[in-house]
Order: sequence, then C-alpha cells, then structure tokens
Amino acid sequence: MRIESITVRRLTMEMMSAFTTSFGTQTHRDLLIVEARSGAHSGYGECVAMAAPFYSEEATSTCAVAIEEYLVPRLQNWSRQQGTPDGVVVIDHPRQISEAFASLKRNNMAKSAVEGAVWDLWAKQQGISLAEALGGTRKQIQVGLSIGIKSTDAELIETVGAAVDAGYRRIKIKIAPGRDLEMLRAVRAEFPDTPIMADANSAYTLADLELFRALDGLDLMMIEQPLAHDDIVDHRHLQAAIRTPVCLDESIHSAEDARKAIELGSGRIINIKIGRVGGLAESQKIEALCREHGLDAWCGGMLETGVGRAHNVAIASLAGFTLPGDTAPSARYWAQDIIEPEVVMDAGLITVPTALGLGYSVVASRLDGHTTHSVSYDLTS
Ligand code: OSB
Ligand code: MG
Repeated sequence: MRIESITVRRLTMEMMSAFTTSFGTQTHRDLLIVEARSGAHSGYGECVAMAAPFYSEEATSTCAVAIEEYLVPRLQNWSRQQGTPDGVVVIDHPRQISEAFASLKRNNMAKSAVEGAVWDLWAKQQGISLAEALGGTRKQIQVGLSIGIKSTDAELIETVGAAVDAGYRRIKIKIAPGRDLEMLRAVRAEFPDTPIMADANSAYTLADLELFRALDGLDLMMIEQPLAHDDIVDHRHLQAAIRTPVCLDESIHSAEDARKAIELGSGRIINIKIGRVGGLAESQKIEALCREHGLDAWCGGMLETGVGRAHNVAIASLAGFTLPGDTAPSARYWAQDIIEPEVVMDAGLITVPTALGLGYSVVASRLDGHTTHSVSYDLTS
C-alpha cells in the first residue's frame, strides 16, 4: 500500500463538562487528527497528548513537531531503505510503521497518531474493519466511566448515581490527597454493590501506605497508578502490602515495561492506552502478555474525540481486554462528535462496528470547523 499523503490538523474542542484530576482541570481538548491517504481511501488517527505535559512528557505541540520533523521523514527514509523511490512510502502491513519508528525513542503519542491513521487506511484497503485487522473477537465491549474530582461528596454521589442508572459497568473515581479515603467511604456507603475503582494519577508515595491499607476495606476493583508516573519498584512494594489490585497506567510505555512490571509484581492489572504505548501494534503485544501471564487488562481513555474513541473500541475487542474500559459514549464528552454515527452505549455495552476501518465516518465539515491549523505532507515524490 502506497501512502500518498499525511495531513495533520490541530483542533480545539470544548468539552461537555470540566474534568478534574490530581494534575488540574480541563474544559477544552487541544488535539491533533492525522489523516493518511491512499487512492480513494483516508485513514484517521488521533494524538491523545494533553495540551501541556501533565500526564506524560508529551504535549500537543511537541507531537506536531515530532511528526513533522522526525516521524514523516523517518517513514520516507525507512521506505527508501526498503527500495522505494525517494520520498515515497510503501508498506505491506501497518505493523511496519511501529518497526520504522522504533529507532526514534519515546514520542509515543505522536507515533501512535500516525500509526493509527495507517492502520485505519490499511483496514479500509483490505476491505475489513479495524477490529478484525487487529484480531478482535468481541462483538460488544463493556464500558466504564471515569469521573473527575468533584468539589463535594454530594456532587460526586449524584454523578455516580447517574452513571449507575445509565448502565456503566464500573465506575472510576479520581482521587488526590485530601479527596480520597473519606470521600470514597461516603460513595461506598451509598453504593455498597457497585464495581468502583480509584485513579490517583500518581499523586501518592509509599509514605501513604496507611491510606492504601485503609482503602483495602472499601472493596475497590483496583487502584490505578497510585505512585509515581515513572515507577514500577515502589508499586511492587505497595502491591505486596495491600489486597486491592494495583493497576498500572502512566508507568507502562511498552510491552517491555509491561514484561518487567509483571516480573516484579508491580500490579495485577494494566490499563492499555494506545497513545501511551506508541500505537496499536504495541497495544496488541501488551494484550498478548497480559493473557499469557493471567493479568486483567482494559482500555484506558484520554478524553478522545470519536476518532480516538473508535480506535479504543477496536482494540478493546481483543480477548485480553477482560475488564470494562474508559470508553464512554461520545455524548459524555461532546455536544457533537466529529464522527458519524457517534459512539453509543446500550446497557453498558458498545457494539464493535463491522464496517470498513474505524467503522465510523469522519464528518469533514465538523473536522474543518474545529481545525485551527493544518499541514499536509505530500509523499508522492
Ligand atoms: O489517568 O486515565 C487517566 C483522562 C486524561 C488523562 C488521564 C486519564 C484520563 C481519564 C479519562 O481517566 C478517561 C476518559 O474518559 O477518556
Ligand atoms: Mg489513569
């Protein structure tokens, strides 16, 4: 398959509601949509980096630079090494994109945006869905909701109640120092049987061990990324000291990271985010490792538009994604998504589309409407 052009659009989109985590409050999404073209087909990928490097070292603007200065030229160089004429990019399979990028360190969200666009394009060219291209077997995926930090327990309890009524299969609650044990106790008292988990976004240290021991009493499904964003050693000590399963998010950037964390016992569950690990091919590897070692895994979210959301739905159809993911329907995030139809949930389930590629269409007028900047790389010469 010849990739004829890559277009990177930068979008600003207002979210339905503000989202607060231990690293701040967000009301807008600043993101990149990558389009890869071949013949009559376009494939789309989303760069899920935050506007500033609070979650990881990447940010929207650094990803735009990485794509322009390193990733697109790297694809051209890689393709030339395979024997294609200067500037032209030809691939047999999208896994070659991550192989081509492997010599460039990290920049995972930038890589993933480009790789995802090529997977969608390739699936469309093959006449199959992205889920099928990835080896997905689930026809429906289970959906959880991630709830940001609320200023009062009453507001949180109301939000959890609405989520339970809407059918979400598990409820994730963000925590931070000062909004943790008492808050979760209040929620648990209201919802004794609801599958609840907490996400700390790396806001604690081993000095908080007593807090985590106390959380053991709340029967949480798991606690996500309690300790430092780059740690797998302290997490190992924490997991050995508590009953609640530890789930790793920020700490896992690759299948190699996952292998080491599994070997150490740093957690029992992995949140797989396609962007954080550098793409769909790396996500497949982590999914396979989790299956091999008997860990549960689920698909994380980064407040994606429909494009990134469709990628999440496709990867979550793989058998190793055993728990509900942060893949809530479009309407939770956007007044109007940029895809059609939007992602919908029925009784806590999303049906994995079987139409070509992502299985949802990107609406050009909506994409254009949110685009603040656009740049195209012509790969035909
Ligand atoms: O830690 O999982 C996280 C959003 C932005 C950055 C990090 C995280 C999140 C979420 C939201 O939890 C998940 C979603 O609804 O997309
Ligand atoms: Mg998280």
